[in-house]
Amino acid sequence: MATFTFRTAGETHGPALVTIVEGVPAGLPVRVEEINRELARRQVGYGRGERMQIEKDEAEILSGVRFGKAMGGPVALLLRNRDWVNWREKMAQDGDGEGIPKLDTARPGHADLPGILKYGHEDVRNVLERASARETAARVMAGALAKVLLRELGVAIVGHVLSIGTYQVSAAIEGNRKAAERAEGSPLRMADPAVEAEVMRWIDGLKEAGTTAGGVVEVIATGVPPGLGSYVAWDRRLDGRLGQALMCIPAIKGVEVGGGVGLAGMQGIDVHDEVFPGGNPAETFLGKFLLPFHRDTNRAGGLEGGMTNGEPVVVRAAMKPIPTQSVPLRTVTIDRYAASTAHRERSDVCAVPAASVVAEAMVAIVLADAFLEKFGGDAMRDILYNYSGYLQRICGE
Ligand code: EPS
Repeated sequence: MATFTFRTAGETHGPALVTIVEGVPAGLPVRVEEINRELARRQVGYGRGERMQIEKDEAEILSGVRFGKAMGGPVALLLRNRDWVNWREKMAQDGDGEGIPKLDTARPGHADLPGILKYGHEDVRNVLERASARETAARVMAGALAKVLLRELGVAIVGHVLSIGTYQVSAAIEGNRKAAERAEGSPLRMADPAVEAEVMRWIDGLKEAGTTAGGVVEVIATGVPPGLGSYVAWDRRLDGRLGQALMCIPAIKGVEVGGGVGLAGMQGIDVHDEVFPGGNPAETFLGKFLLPFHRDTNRAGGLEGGMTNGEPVVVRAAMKPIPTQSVPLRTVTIDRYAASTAHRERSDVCAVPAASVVAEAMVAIVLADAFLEKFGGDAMRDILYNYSGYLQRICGE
């Protein structure tokens, strides 16, 4: 059973999103401002649609926290949808829906068609309301708590955008946390301003043309010790757990760890990261412990045998272009499967920057879970004590 876990509830045009986070250790500092900062990072990005001008995501802490610290119980978080006032009738929880028009065409690429078949709905809205990527805001609230936990354990984590369409940031930025951090606050969360300017022009063109963009995001975590996850059972392998956490973000179609797919075409001699005696002072754990060995490359992305190996964890996720198009795609009606065109919903042209923040949150949640699994303790100080003891053993101090 997962140690640090969460569940979300809520529809995109319902009254609110809710997140319940379990496994938050007693004594973890929890401040609503930190959660709101993460929510704000997810909301911005060049190419987002009108909805983001309506919302200003702000969390409310409903339980589990007293005087700025977690008490050890579930932390419930609420995020109200400002747009709900415009949807009260269409999204009413009572009544029979009389007079409310039904959405009767399924948009290709969305959950619409398999969703109505699976749940037996006669209105596509019953699917899209929950399938909407709005739900990722609720994940980011859980991720904010995971990030605080990781920070207390000396881990720094950043999500940024490697490419949008065919435009890629300079290769020197890939896998480099310090370089990636320069993306913070930029219009597309890209750490390469020249490329970013070109992408912004391309996005303007796509908007004119009524279509959308995808891209690749990367998450880098440093200060992660060797030995999180395990090789002894399939479901304890951390690369598998990270893969699931990234793949389940809406619109993600591919995930890579380190050199990823590119490694398949190389010779083994050029792939594996050789190990040399002596620690790398740039890679410390809990800010002071140094491993007695180092590597000069990280093609493994910090994961060997389903475990972290002490190198930065580097994972990537590829997002397909958003399915909702202004130029409608061909599809069928959901009643008689007659030829039709997809209904036009308000949409973003590009949400890749937001996806990089969501990916960061999901990776933080998996790493927080793996930390608690290994150094478990109900209170922050027990976890820190257990973790320091382990570092003393493996770092030889
Ligand atoms: C989304 C459609 C748009 C996006 C939404 C995801 O919302 P709406 O239909 O209200 O215009 O803006 O993203 C968010 C609301 C968000 O917070 O990220 C979809 O269909 O997935």
